[in-house]
Amino acid sequence: MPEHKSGFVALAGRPNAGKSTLLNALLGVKLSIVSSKPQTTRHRILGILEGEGYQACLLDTPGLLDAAADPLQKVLRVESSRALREDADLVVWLVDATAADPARPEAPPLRAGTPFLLVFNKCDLPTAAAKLDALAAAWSAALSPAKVLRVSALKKQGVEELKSEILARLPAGPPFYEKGQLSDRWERFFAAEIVREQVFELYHDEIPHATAVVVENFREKAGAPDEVHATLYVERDGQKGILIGKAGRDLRRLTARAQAALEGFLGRRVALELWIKVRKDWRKDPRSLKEFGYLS
Ligand SMILES: Nc1nc2c(ncn2[C@@H]2O[C@H](COP(=O)(O)OP(=O)(O)OP(=O)(O)O)[C@@H](O)[C@H]2O)c(=O)[nH]1
Ligand SMILES: [Mg+2]
Repeated sequence: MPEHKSGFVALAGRPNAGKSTLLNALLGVKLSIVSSKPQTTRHRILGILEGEGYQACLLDTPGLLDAAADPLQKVLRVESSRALREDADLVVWLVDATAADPARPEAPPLRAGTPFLLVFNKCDLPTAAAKLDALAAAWSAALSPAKVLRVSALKKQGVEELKSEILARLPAGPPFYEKGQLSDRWERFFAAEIVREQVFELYHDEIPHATAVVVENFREKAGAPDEVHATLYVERDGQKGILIGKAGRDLRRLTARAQAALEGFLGRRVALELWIKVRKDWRKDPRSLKEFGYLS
């Protein structure tokens, strides 16, 4: 019998490169939240891709920034860097081909010796297609990746080929997690993320980045929808007013959308209630960061 293969594969790159979209495309399941705004992902999110004889532990990571503007961003950088430097047997260095400059190749911040795949994303867009050959040639020469690939995570183009390249590079070893497990987090975590995704979808400017979601209560009920209560923390009174909207209209819309998304994820009915609280400047406060699950 061939040896079992297993390993950790970090998906890393700039904010908005499409890492979470790619994680979901590789898994064939919507596990990690996605938005058109940068800095959506705030945790290292494990998605387990497995089959006969292999288990690839894929890690979605917060987008890498050059400098951290506040303690939350600092925590996110540490989170990404740990995934890349400590956990990864292999790194997928994902680059938004529409935003990348052939003249400025960016190296992944890896531990020396970790192999990486250089993967250009958003290749479905014409602005990417126009410069892909030049990009691939210049970045490949400068960075010496194990392989260069072109994908569209959104349209699921090139994703099967990427999957084969990942599996071909997994080290031999026993599974790290019980077979059949998809992640190491619970429904409560994904419920909070699904609410946060809708905040990214429905609100603008600083609101999504100033919002943290904590699920206070998650109760399964026989013969009735699950009861899910979550608190949204914002940094100022004005932000609370914006989330709620005129006569509560915006909060009702947020609740309805998040409830529908959560029902889709869980495959069962949910009664969602959202509260909004102000925690002044929580992104700068280590105690709040800890309480909201960003710091261990
Ligand atoms: N056209 C196109 N858009 C894409 C593709 N992949 C991702 N996107 C879009 O790019 C945006 C960012 O996607 P995400 O998956 O949230 O990006 P991310 O790298 O996880 O972002 P952070 O979590 O903020 O670091 C979303 O609007 C996606 O729909 C792609 O292949 N083609
Ligand atoms: Mg993300």
